[in-house]
Amino acid sequence: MTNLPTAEFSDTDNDGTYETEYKGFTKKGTYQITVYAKDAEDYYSLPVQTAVIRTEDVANPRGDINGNGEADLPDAVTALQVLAGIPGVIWYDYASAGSAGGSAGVDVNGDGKVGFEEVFYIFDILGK
Ligand SMILES: [Ca+2]
Ligand SMILES: [Ca+2]
Ligand SMILES: [Ca+2]
Repeated sequence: MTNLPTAEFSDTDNDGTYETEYKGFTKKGTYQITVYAKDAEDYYSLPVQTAVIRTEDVANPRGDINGNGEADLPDAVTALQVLAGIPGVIWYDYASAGSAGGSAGVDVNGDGKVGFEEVFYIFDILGK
């Protein structure tokens, strides 16, 4: 199970509470989460299990190429990789999913592919 999404916890404000943010829980269903700690010598703690339950689908924003719930720089990087012929991870629903708050799909120009349109679109929203 090495291809599961992961999120690193960090304590940026040094108050002893480690936090993370993960926006990939977009589909209706139950997400099993395993949390564990690793120390500086690579020793792992016993895992703690928890779950997030989504009762409704959440629409992904336009341009969310990797399907993590946000359209941002990693999506542009994926688009550039694809254009350069480097394998990039494209969300399996990218070409067909409808986007948040609109009749248009997540696919920026509706051609079912990742191309320059998505790169320009993402850089455009990142610049705002
Ligand atoms: Ca903290
Ligand atoms: Ca994304
Ligand atoms: Ca497209």
